[in-house]
Amino acid sequence: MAAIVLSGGLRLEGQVTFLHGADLHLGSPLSSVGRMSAELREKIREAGYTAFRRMIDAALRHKVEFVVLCGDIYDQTERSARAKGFFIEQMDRLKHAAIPVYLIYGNHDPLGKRPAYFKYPDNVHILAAAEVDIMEVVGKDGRIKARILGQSYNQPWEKGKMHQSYTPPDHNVVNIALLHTGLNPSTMNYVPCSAAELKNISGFDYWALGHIHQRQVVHSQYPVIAFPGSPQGRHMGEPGLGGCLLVTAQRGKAATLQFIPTSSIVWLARDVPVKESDRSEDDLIASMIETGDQLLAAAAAMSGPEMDLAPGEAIDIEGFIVRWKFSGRGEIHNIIANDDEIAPELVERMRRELGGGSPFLWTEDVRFETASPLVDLENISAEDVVLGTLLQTYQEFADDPAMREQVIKLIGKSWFEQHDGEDVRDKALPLNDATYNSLLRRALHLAVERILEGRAL
Ligand SMILES: [Mn+2]
Repeated sequence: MAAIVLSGGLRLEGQVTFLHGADLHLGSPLSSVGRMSAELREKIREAGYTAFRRMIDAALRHKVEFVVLCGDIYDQTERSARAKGFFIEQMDRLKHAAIPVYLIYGNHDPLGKRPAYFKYPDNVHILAAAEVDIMEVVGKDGRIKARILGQSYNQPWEKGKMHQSYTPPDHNVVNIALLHTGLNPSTMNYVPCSAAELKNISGFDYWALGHIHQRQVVHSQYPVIAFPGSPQGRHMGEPGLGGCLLVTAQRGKAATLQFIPTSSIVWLARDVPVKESDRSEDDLIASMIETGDQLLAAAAAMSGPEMDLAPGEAIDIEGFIVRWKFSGRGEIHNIIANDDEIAPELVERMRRELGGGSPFLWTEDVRFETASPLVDLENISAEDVVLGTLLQTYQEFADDPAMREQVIKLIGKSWFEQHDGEDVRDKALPLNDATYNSLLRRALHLAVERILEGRAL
């Protein structure tokens, strides 16, 4: 077999280059965020499809040898008509380039007992749900280039350790495992397992995972284990630039990963510190616009430093959807705390200011976590018995797990246990350290503020 020159360099004998994607959730729209123009609404509606089309464009551009998709191709078991049609269309494009696709279904699109309602082009290979399926990628010369092992979900949960049955028949070729898992040994619903368990299964050169919607290289040495994340975030719980991975794997060697960005819309949370000089909502708007302008200028640097872009790839963002949070101490806190209409007013004004540009910046929400300038915790005098005791109590709530348990019980149903990244509920508080600590801090600020106000009277 002759070596093929890629745009990024030489493809060596025995190496395979493929595209790894997961969690497309086709058919699931992005969350709606207020009254948008028809043009913006259209961009939002198309974003999930745009991202997948970009993924297939990249597969063709890089002339990959095959594509693997690791579950949650569709958002729902009852695949939407448009999602099905669109998926088949994209698969056809790969078929014309003689690129095969290997896929497993996940918890959102389990195979179940239903018959296949529709025919895929014959370059699409679905790994079975009944047991671990093994497929060989055969080159034009009839030689096996790689072997794919994996198992689809049969129902919306898989409590078994299916990966324990992943047994490659030999290691004469590159072996790739496809697995849809929460990668959490204590969460039972999505193939409970740990990275260490996967590493210890011998004979695999790459673990192609799906289920967690944020890109994550779980193990960067041999054997590399990675989640590509979703190609397009659908709400504030899926922030940042989504995409898929261009993987170059070789038998017995750590695979190299490069990132292919595909999101056209990016969800972001931005923290804006209030200034001592802030006196009105105009000052807050000015801070938001300044931060927003910086964000729009830096759009091209969005992929994060942790992974290189694949050669020739560029970031192409049509817009950002931003949740703002004001924090810190300042005079403005007293205005914010007494005016319920300030947040919706800021939202409306920001939408008017930056919502129509290209790229656009659409404000999802404005939240406040500010404190009065009175609250200067660092400089509480040692002689101040009341505030000293309050701080000590705060520390106990922060440090003592038993106290924490008490608080969680008290707040009861407002909390929920977040089992994995798929589980995002905007109206409830995820039970994690960040939420707990933030609530605790706000309670402390409020208490200190009231005490100091009382003293000033
Ligand atoms: Mn998913």
